[in-house]
Amino acid sequence: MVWQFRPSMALVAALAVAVVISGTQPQVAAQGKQLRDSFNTYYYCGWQPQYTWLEDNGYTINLKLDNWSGSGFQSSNSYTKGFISTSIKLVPGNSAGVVVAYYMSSPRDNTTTDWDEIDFEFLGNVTGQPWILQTNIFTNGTGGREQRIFLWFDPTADYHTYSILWNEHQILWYVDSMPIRVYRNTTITSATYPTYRPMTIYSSIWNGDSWATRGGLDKIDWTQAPFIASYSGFYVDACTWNKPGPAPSCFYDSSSSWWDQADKWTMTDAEKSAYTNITSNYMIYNYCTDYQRYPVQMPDCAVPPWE
Ligand SMILES: *[C@@H]1O[C@H](CO)[C@@H](O)[C@H](O)[C@H]1NC(C)=O
Ligand SMILES: *[C@@H]1O[C@H](CO)[C@@H](O)[C@H](O)[C@H]1NC(C)=O
Ligand SMILES: *[C@@H]1O[C@H](CO)[C@@H](O)[C@H](O)[C@H]1NC(C)=O
Ligand SMILES: *[C@@H]1O[C@H](CO)[C@@H](O)[C@H](O)[C@H]1NC(C)=O
Ligand SMILES: *[C@@H]1O[C@H](CO)[C@@H](O)[C@H](O)[C@H]1NC(C)=O
Ligand SMILES: CC(=O)N[C@H]1CO[C@H](CO)[C@@H](O)[C@@H]1O
Repeated sequence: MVWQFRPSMALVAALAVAVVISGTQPQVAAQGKQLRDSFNTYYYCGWQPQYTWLEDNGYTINLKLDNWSGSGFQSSNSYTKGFISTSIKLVPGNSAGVVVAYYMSSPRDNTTTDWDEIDFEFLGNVTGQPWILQTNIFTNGTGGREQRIFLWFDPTADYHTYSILWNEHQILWYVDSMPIRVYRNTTITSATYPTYRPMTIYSSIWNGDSWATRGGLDKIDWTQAPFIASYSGFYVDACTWNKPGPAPSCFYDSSSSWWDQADKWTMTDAEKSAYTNITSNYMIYNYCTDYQRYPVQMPDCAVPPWE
């Protein structure tokens, strides 16, 4: 892939717009709830638990990467539709080649061709250079829908909240309650909209230095190890469904869940403004405008972010 955007200009633009955006921040998507449950409420460490440790009475967890391994956690339950959220403080200093992922995925092994997945992926950088936030969505095994943005803050200086809202009408990726991306269920996308497949939530830190930073040019500097990502404030309010087969009634019944009410079927006006500013000022890559990669756009590219 060819990244033609000039980062220094993006940063200047980012700083200029940050003030404007923070002044009109929409309300937290979860109806003002405190998104701050303990780690064990939803999660356990499924990958190298000895490389993870809790702090703050179980409300904070740290994940470590070194030259031997990365580490990760996953939800005990699987979910269809709902709202998931966590706050993350990324690896400070030289994090080139480090990838931190926070995502939902339906079950998969090396033979699965038809899974669904909704991703946040944070790509580290050398000291002083910006992390990239990449998002993607796989539906029925087809991904390749990457978008990349620079953040309007330093994601290593403090915790920021990353959330996904998923209902029958739209999927929104939020950064600090501002939507940075939307994938809508319309007549164009109804066949490529995640359906009943329950998804498990995962997060991990790993070595992505073959591709993550400047396309793989900047490798991990292992003298800086261990690399540590910290998480705080866990929250999940979603249809729990742990079996294969048809989804539970809450999937079809939109009357009982706040994240499935009419006011969540499309962005609010404040969300639309934030979305417009973010996608016009911080986006550095969009699969929908990569004509080298996709001479013919994927069909979902024709869907407007709202009607
Ligand atoms: C990994 O790092 C440790 C500590 O810096 C070092 O002793 C060891 O040789 C390294 N191992 C490899 C395979 O690079
Ligand atoms: C797929 O995974 C199975 C079980 O882990 C393994 O035995 C098999 O070799 C793998 N196949 C491929 C093509 O990687
Ligand atoms: C999903 O993918 C599977 C396997 O690739 C295929 O058999 C099925 O028809 C696809 N379903 C839809 C709705 O495209
Ligand atoms: C997508 O929208 C259609 C039409 O409103 C609806 O029938 C369908 O259930 C929706 N799909 C999902 C997966 O929610
Ligand atoms: C890292 O910094 C370089 C130089 O500013 C930039 O081109 C790149 O987009 C940044 N992020 C990543 C993950 O490569
Ligand atoms: C939500 C938000 O930040 N909106 C701003 C987006 O940018 C335009 C033009 O710069 C402003 O007028 C909006 O207030």
